[in-house]
Amino acid sequence: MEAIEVKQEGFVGSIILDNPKKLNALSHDLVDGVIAALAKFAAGDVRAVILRSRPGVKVWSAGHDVSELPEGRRDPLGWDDPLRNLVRTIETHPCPVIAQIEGGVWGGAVETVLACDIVIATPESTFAVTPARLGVPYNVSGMMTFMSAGSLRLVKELAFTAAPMAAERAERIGMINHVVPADSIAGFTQAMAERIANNAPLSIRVMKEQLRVLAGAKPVSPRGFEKVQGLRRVVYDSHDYAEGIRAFKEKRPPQFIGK
Ligand code: LCV
Repeated sequence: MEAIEVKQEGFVGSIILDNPKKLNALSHDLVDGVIAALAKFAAGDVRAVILRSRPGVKVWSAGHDVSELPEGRRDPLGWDDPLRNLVRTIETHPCPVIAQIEGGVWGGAVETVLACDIVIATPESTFAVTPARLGVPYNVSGMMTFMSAGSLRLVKELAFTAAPMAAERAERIGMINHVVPADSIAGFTQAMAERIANNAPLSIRVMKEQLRVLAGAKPVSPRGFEKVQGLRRVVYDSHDYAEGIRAFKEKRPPQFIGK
């Protein structure tokens, strides 16, 4: 079951997240469906993609499917994790991907949205970066996705508080492109997608890849990378990581002890 709907109208493709039972959590199934849809669009003549939920949802996506996270002693966000594959697929997709947001965006879904090229959200939308809430050691390229969306101070506030940020503030600080009322967001997003699709696709494809390469060009020494990976291992081997996952599954507040 792929838990998505895929459509194409002219040169505009749409991927609609549709697993309300799990609040569009980024499960293997749902991510495989989105990646397959993007591959189909890339092989066809789609020149702009809209990634959205059903209209009127309270939760755009609840983020990584916590039931699919390891309970400890294994990197929860390794190279082949579905969320990592999804973010890389969006970033390297040959045409612009526009995120159309309604409702709450949580955890890895915030990174997924920020990996999109353009983000349009309703005023009621919120964005919550949640590793600290679960005790998860976020991964290096994921932190770079957040850093490319706002100032270091903003990323620290989002990451350390795990508090939802309102769309209006996210727009004001440049983290998202537009805030549009729920009753007109679909038309607004479709019009932008069509405007993009009427421009030169090869020129846009090159500019998207240039910006990805340039934005991702951060000097990280092998020693620096190894140090970060070592710190992350301490976290995913910790009591607090296992406690965060267990507490979520047992629907109780986590008792973090700092080790
Ligand atoms: C699996 C879920 C989820 C879910 N997975 O409805 O960024 S990192 O590092 O943290 C990364 C690892 C990551 O993305 O982790 C996940 C981060 N996501 C969150 O922290 C959001 C967790 N969800 C919530 O806080 C609430 O579900 C929200 C506020 C989104 C919605 O609350 P609401 O009261 O409307 P429920 O909490 O009752 O959830 C409905 C069902 O969806 C499941 C949840 O366990 C419940 O299942 P049952 O009906 O079986 O009880 N669910 C929600 N989120 N991420 N399953």
